[in-house]
Amino acid sequence: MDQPVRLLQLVDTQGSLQPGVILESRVHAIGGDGVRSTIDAILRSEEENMDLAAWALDRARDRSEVLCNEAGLLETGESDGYRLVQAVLPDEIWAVGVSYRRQALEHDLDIERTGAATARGLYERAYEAKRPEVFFKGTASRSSGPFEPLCIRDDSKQTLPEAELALVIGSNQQIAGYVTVNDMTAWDIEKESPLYLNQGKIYRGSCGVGPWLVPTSQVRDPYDLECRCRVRRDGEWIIDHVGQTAGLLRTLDELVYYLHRNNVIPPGTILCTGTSVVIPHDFALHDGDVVEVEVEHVGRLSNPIVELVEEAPNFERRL
Ligand code: DO4
Ligand code: MG
Repeated sequence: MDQPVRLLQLVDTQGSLQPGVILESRVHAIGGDGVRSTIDAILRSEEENMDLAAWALDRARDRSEVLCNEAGLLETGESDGYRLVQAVLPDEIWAVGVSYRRQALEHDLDIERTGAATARGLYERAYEAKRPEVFFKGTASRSSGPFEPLCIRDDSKQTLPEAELALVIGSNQQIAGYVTVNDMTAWDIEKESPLYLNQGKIYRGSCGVGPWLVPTSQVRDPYDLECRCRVRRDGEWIIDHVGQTAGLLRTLDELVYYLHRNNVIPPGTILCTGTSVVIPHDFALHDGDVVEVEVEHVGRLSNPIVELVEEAPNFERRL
């Protein structure tokens, strides 16, 4: 498939959000008339019973307003006075874990190797189970868009990136589109105990959200995409690994079903589908690294890594 239709969000010099679509290397406005964001665009296209890509292109032609050139947006995140922000600013971000066998095996091996306290075989059991692992990952305020910092907790010594295909869900459990995400993980905290999963996964700057929202109609086969994760340190690419969504155990519909099961999920929610890219478990991100995650046809996201610093008080146990 040629270049897919890509929806995005820019911030102008007054700080207001402008949804747009790329058409012939230029960003065209699709906002106005109650549409203030890409989530509004999803909802409006659903109301009008239209495919999101067709709706955005129609809207761009009707409005006929060019916001900026595409050139520069991917390199620096800026173009003609506009700044590129994450493609979707959701109320909630959720994630699915161990949806690829390689990641499950690698996690269990590392637990054996390092003698971590977590139950043995935990990840493989979750991979094999009927119920997928679905966990809360964060909110827009804990996520970062292109070129914004992603963070290492100040109490983690081993944080790893995870390059993932993510779904953007509309109002009726339909998958409206795809976005690339980086599900940052404080692996040392996660493996200390399953009870610490939230702390290993949810913190400031723990989720990178890609530059483009690609409507579902624009991706021929979501189970045939290459995912890539690279890390640059001191000017050199020191990590470069790929995975394939072909290895996804469950269907996307099953993941969406479990997310919604007995739950209240707001439209525009992002669901990360798990990492197919296995980063060596003796690696750790450092302050100053640059991480690039990419999902074929869906987009590339680049972020600098920043270590958070906080004054930690010395609490004494009461008992
Ligand atoms: O089980 C913990 C989370 C695993 C995960 O995030 C992934 O497999 O992508
Ligand atoms: Mg993950």
